[in-house]
Amino acid sequence: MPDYQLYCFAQSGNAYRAALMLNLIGAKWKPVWVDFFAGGVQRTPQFRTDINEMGEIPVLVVDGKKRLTQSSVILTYLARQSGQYLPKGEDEELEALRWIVFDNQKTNGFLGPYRFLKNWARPAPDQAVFNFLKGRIDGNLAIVNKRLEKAPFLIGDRPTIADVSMCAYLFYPPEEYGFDIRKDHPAISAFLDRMMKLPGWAHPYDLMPGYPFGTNLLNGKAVA
Ligand SMILES: N[C@@H](CCC(=O)N[C@@H](CS)C(=O)NCC(=O)O)C(=O)O
Repeated sequence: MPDYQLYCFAQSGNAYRAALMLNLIGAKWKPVWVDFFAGGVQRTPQFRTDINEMGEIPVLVVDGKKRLTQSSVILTYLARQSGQYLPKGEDEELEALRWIVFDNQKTNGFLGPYRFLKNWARPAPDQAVFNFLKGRIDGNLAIVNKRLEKAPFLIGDRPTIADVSMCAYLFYPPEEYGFDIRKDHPAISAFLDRMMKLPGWAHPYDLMPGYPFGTNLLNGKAVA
């Protein structure tokens, strides 16, 4: 397997998708810490020229050469490379893609900004913004919950990249949201327990540098 570097930071559920996948497939990888909050590194012209023109994390570097961005693309690439968590055949591929798009836009696509606004945006936004996002979050998590009442994983009996993608923001602590995803959505909670049993699973704060907040630490050690 090639050597992988992942540009990431601990608070990013978008990056967690890629970090989790790398761990689940047993890849050799190193995190590169992005100073997202204080430094705003992802918004600098240099980052956009040299690392990712879209100004986003995660970025996966393969063997120091190939660069991939968008967690959905990274997951697809790693599944194809490793043969693991790979949807098989056209029907499964399309079904996985359907859930990944729904997740990116509607599930974690709302959870990520909600958590960012609640914990780090200053000045804090108007309550109406939270009300709007929370309404969307509740409705969309209910759709995922209903799906997971029918099967252990999103597209059936075995985990695929659709499930890895869905984990993005779901393991962060309830205090960071002010609501408890697991309590409100029992089938999602059971799904998260199943994901935690997969060999290589780890919590975002144990996998990516930047926790505690304001540091570049990973499990107590500084990461450049
Ligand atoms: N759809 C993208 C989303 C990536 C994304 O939004 N990443 C955030 C960090 S969690 C980011 O880099 N935002 C840029 C910014 O806020 O300047 C993916 O799944 O990779």
